[in-house]
Amino acid sequence: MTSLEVLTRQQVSFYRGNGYLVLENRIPMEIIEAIRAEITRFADEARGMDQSNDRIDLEDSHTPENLRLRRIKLPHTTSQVVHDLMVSDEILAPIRDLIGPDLRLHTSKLNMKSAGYGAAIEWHQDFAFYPHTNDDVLAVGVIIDDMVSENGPLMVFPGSHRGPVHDHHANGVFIGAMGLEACGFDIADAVEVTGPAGSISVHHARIVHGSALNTSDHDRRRLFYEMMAADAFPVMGSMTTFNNLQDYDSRMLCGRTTITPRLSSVPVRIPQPQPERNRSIYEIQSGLKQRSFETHNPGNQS
Ligand SMILES: O=C(O)CCC(=O)C(=O)O
Repeated sequence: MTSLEVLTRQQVSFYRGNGYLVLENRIPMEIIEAIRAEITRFADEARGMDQSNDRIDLEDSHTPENLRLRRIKLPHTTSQVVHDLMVSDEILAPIRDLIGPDLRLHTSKLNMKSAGYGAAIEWHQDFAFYPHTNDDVLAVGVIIDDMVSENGPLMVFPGSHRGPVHDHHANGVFIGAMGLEACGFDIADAVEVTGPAGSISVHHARIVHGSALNTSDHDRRRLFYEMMAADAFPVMGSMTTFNNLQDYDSRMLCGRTTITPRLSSVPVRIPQPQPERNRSIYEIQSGLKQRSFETHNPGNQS
């Protein structure tokens, strides 16, 4: 039996059975404070912007006078503290315990979900966006603000990572969201993934998950590092983007790369054709006709 760096056997087995895990108070608060300061810096950059760009995604209700940040894209490329945390043992040690020593980054993002209006994310599976040759693929979420029932926490269907990859298409186009009832789920079975600031969550790329609008008066910011075993290679049509093998290998987080993908018997659907507007999950999911979550806070007139 291989030895574990930080997780207990129970935690590994919980993740395998349920498809998610929470590690409370894993990140020192001074790092969380430093990330909060970086968010203020990004917000300053967004002031005066009238549309989203490659680094900053704005809420639909944003105006240059009324700053509304929805997501900071690829923050590990523009923030040293976000980069340093990504390659630290705080993040990587538990993931090595779950999917092995060789890890590659897929992407990073900071979802803002601000108090009063932070956008919902409809039910989906990450694997529907980026199918790979095996499913040792997951997302680590760093909780920047206490995540509670009231501020739109991540919700998951435990065990759904062992089921099919569901239909995320409408009218023949990929829309990055699934009809919950049509796929046989009852929202009453969803579990909220909550925890104090400084905790991390891990969710499997095949788990069905989503999160509601934040109608509370508390921000719910969360940094995601999405990563995979280095021998999981994207299947043709995956939304994973890279220029060549050198570029792909530059995303190694630890361990060794390979040119021998591991092929597992995993369900796969190709996220093609893509919708015209596909710069973020929010744009892609706008093709969903019947939403599970409110898109605006009825109590918020602005
Ligand atoms: O921020 C969340 O609660 C969900 C994030 C998510 O599923 C995504 O960004 O793909």
